[in-house]
Amino acid sequence: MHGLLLQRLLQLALAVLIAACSPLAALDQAPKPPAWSSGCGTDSVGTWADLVVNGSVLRLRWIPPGSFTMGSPRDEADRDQDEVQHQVALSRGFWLGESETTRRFFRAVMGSNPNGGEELLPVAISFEEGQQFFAKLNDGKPGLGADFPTEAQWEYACRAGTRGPTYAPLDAAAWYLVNSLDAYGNNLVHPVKQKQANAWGLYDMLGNAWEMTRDWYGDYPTAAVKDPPGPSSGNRHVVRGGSCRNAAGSCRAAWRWAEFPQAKGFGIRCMVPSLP
Ligand SMILES: [Ca+2]
Repeated sequence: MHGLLLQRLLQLALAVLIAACSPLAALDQAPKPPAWSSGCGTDSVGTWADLVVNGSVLRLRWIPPGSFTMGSPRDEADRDQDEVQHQVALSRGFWLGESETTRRFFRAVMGSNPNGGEELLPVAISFEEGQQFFAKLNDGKPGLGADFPTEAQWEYACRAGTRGPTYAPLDAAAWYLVNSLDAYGNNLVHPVKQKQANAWGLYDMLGNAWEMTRDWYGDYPTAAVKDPPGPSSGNRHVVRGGSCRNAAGSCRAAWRWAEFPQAKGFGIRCMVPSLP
């Protein structure tokens, strides 16, 4: 009897060992330093990797694969009808800028600061200009594959495991309508990383600069989906997180907006996919 139990335990231990060594399980673990990084490490909130271009550093955070409920519950304050809740699985981890892309990093890639002013402010550009930025960034780093996050990647990363409207009390987490005013009553964008980060080390996901996503805007699926790419076509791209000029109702993890590709004034959050 004891022999049979021991045999079962050994079989179980072997199964666990095989699962732990499988490629799928490996994705759940902290990844190896990517080839594009100049430095990689782990701290209290997870694994980071630095992308350096012409001496300017963008730190990215490893976002592990996982599942979450996208959208908001019907009783969430300020909810819009396009936030229909559905289950989303993201099968691959990815890297995401811990901050909005700064004017300094943008200049390092493109050669000029499109907005002028303080270089630790986030860039304010159009989707088309963002595409040009990613094209040049990727030209200089073969194999990088940087892009806008998908809408699902953005909300998954913003929530960092939370289910409420915001990942922290909004005043602590975000520059938004009521706390971004200057002495003359103008709502101003602020240098990145001054507010509280979320549990995965990401700053300013809510408020400060709006953040463009890769997806065309459209209705959500109602059934569970895996790695959703968004609608196959459209005329406006999804913008997320609200900004320093938006009220609290728009600075929610589930809130959706959309803008034409030529519309200027939006921020970028760099996403770098993990290698297959
Ligand atoms: Ca933001």
